Amino acid sequence: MERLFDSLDASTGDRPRHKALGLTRRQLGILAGMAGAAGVGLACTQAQIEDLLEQIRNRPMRRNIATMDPDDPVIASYAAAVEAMQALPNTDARSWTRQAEIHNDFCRHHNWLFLPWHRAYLYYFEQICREMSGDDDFALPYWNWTVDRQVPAVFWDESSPLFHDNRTATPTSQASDAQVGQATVDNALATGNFILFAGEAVGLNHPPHFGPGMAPLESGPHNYIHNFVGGTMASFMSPLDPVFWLHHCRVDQLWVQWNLVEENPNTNDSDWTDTEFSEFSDRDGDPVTVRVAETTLYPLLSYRYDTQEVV
Ligand SMILES: [Cu+2]
Repeated sequence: MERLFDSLDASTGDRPRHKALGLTRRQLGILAGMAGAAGVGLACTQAQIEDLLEQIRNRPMRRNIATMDPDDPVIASYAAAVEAMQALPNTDARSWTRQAEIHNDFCRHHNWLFLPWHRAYLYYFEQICREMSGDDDFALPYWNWTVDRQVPAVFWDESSPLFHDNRTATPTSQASDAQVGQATVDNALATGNFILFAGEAVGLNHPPHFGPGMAPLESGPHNYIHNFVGGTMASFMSPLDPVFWLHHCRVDQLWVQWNLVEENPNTNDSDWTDTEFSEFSDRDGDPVTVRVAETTLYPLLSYRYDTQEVV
């Protein structure tokens, strides 16, 4: 805490202070109040601590899309955000095309950065969706293809921004049980070894694209669903299909399951924890730098899944 309050007073150049600290404006306001008028660390009221904890406790929930009606507010907010992002000029880092280009140019696959890179990608995309939809409680839904084997129905409505016109799957195509079923998923999660679960090790700040080897979660259900949906989803520009984000949310949810429900630890190798990504933009379209270690906190501070126990 002391270090955090010291940095409140540090010069941050042109960057808004809350961004320099990786906080929302509101969280910074609460923390500044906690620092107290005298600038003494931990000079905070019980009410201010309660307020911050309340925000974390009430963080938005990423829900299974199969539990939603077509008129669920989450689907309306998502459609509104996609439409607004598609309307932005390509000079704006939040535009639909620019967001997909982040994947094309910088994605990490076939190594242990696969999970944290895609988690950070979803996290900032979700923040942008909150900004573009005006729904500050928005959380991405996920598509649980283990149980629901068809591309969710709302993605087939041709009048919706969620439709994408070149999928090879049809509304009735069924994903294969052998590829995405419970036994396959259980098998991918069965190991307690981070490398076997997440992918082969690479050095600090390993460059974009590929590495020495995939774990079963990536090579199995993850790759299969990209090809099952097909068309754009089978390419490096796959995030142009709005269903991409729900597919990767399911992958992220399985990482949360492995960590927080089954209590397996991530590696603490500094080549992993200290790797940084600088290709993402925040909800204002400003560039951010993310350290892999930070991504492990997102499901505890910024969102949770409806499969996580509420503590
Ligand atoms: Cu993918």
